[in-house]
Amino acid sequence: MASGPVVIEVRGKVAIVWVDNPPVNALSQAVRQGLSDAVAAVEADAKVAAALILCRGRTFIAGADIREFGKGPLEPLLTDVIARIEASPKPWAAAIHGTALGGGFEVALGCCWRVMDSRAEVGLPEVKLGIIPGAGGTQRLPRLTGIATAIEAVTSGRRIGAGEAQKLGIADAVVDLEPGEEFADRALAAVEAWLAAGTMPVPVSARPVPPLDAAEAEKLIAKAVERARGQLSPGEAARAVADALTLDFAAGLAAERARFLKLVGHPQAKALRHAFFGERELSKLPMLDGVKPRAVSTIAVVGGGTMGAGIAVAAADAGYTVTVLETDAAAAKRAAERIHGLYQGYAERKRIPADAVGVKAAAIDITTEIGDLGTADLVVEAVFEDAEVKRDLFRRLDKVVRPGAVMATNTSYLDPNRIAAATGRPAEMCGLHFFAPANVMRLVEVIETADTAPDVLATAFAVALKLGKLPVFARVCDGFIGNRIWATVRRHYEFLVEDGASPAAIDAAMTAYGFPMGPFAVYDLSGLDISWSWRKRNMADRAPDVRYVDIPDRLCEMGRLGRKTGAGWYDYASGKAKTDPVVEAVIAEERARKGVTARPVAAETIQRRALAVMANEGARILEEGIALRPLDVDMVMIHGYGYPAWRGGPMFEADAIGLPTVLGWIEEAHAAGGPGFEPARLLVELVQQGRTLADWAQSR
Ligand code: T1G
Repeated sequence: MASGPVVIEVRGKVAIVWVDNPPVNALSQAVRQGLSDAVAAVEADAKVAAALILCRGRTFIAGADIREFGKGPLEPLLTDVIARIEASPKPWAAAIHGTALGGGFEVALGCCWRVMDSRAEVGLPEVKLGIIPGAGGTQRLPRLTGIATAIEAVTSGRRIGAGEAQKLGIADAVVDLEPGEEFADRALAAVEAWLAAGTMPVPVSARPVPPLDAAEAEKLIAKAVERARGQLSPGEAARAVADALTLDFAAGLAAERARFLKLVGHPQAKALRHAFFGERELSKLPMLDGVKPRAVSTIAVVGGGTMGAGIAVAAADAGYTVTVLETDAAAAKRAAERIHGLYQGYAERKRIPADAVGVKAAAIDITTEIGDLGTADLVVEAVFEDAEVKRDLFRRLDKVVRPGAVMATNTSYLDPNRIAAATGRPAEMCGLHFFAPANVMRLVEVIETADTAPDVLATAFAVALKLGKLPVFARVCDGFIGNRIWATVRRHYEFLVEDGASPAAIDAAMTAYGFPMGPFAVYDLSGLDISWSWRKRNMADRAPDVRYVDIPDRLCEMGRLGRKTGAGWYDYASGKAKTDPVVEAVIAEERARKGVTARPVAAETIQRRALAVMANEGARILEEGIALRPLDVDMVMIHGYGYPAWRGGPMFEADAIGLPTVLGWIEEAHAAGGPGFEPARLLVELVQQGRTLADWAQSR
């Protein structure tokens, strides 16, 4: 076989089966066919005693080709290919570099031996796509690791590093490459040694399953179901693994297939595929096409508070030279402590060795001299959220920052156009809206101001990608994409409270919907004062007919600013969120003052109003050109606000439910909320035309 994505190269007694299907060696039909043909070729070649799968490019096989999903099964099926590899009289080995994921890992599990590069990882991440392993992963893995570990691996979808894989019995050998060494050579040597030893291991599928008490397995399944908050795949994956306790391999494989088929066409799997590809579409923008980003190697962060410290750590981790500017020595000391604390957290979670904390923290330079920022290629401002403070800072930065450097503000609610206008070079400015904690949260809104130059925007995207973030394009409006939707739906939640729902009932409804936290718990966590000061700033502009709930203002006036003050919508005296009679009394007083008779609100009503309000505000954001595509809105809500990924985000979900239905819900929300909650023109038009948001995005 000389062409196609699978090519055989015979070296001595070993046939190296090269897989070359860029970018990630996904198991397309051609790859499956190539592997299947390779089994026959190896068997037919009398000089060859064993086969070794190696992959070209950056990774071992990263799994099934997700783009083939939903197109119906194309022969040969992966399960059959793996069965052929496992049943071959000549032993097969897998040489894993990069990541062996999903079907890629399953291919490796069908081999006699697995040799891993010490930096490589394996995993069965199918649950993240709303499915379960579909080519024997749930049946072979427990035969190596035991049921409990296999359930943990398939329900989390996490990647297992080479060292751990070896301990778990997944990897038979791990090689640490010396500079100049080829992985292929080392892997080949390992196979030759195994051949020389003359013993062939029992195929994984023929090994016994380490026993586990049925009740214990049930507990693990129940835990997976609970953690999944409505997502089906983790529970199904756990059940599939547990099947191995009662079914033989063939029956277990059939049961796995049945569960796989049930999920692959399910709306949850479609939504998660949308989320997977959506993440990867974010930076594919027409305005970035062919635009070269400016070179960035040094990043200055202004302000070493929670946000600034997080940004600094994220930048240093990505390999940038980082300087943090603080106002005085005391603030600089606090910033240094914060940065140290973040690395300490890494060490506690075993992300870095404990003795690396000091070195990493010290690598971030902290200064109180603005002149030290003169050499920075990118300056990110993360100071107190006050327009005058920021404008004054940028006026000063303008004098010291070198020409050609990019400057960004991390404001969440202020107008970046006005901030940029404080400098003599607004074209070099953009917004970089990080989410806290900035070293953990992947979402970053990249804000194009009225003047941002194309290569400044491209630079912001390039840096964000290098930080491992998910950059989402947005233009300027109050709150950009995420906070604008959040502020709008939060107001609606407040209406529901005034109308009769308790904050706890709303939180329960939304966690049942799949959010990790309810909105009032989030409100308490981020602090009630941010939106309070916004409301005070905008008080004068408020129209008299706009529905206004005074409850949060009253809580703020009582000093209940959320968790940080020990109380907000809930009381935290016990360390846990508790419903507080004081809040109940405030709510009751406000209802009485407005003559509202409290009526209980059903969980479904809360959920559909929330979806409708989010989708409606998202549609406005689209029609105003603040966000470019529905997927940008979806990714912001999933990655910044806990919107369940298995629902695909509010725009995807609105399409899935049907826009006419959602429009009806928006009208209901409008009736309750009044001005500000009118149906978005875009949605009304799409319903009239019988089109979806996805159709609209395609036609632009
Ligand atoms: N199928 C098709 N395309 C894929 C793909 C896949 N499995 N994985 C990645 N791509 C595309 C991706 O869209 C992007 O395209 C490009 O490759 C580079 O990806 C039977 C049912 C391997 C860790 O879930 O986790 O096996 O945007 O930007 O950061 O049980 O890709 O350039 O056009 O992410 O270096 C299970 C998914 C499948 C792995 C590499 N496997 N992929 O990360 O690059 S289900 C997965 C990843 C399955 C079996 C079943 C990552 C990566 P474009 P990238 P990266």
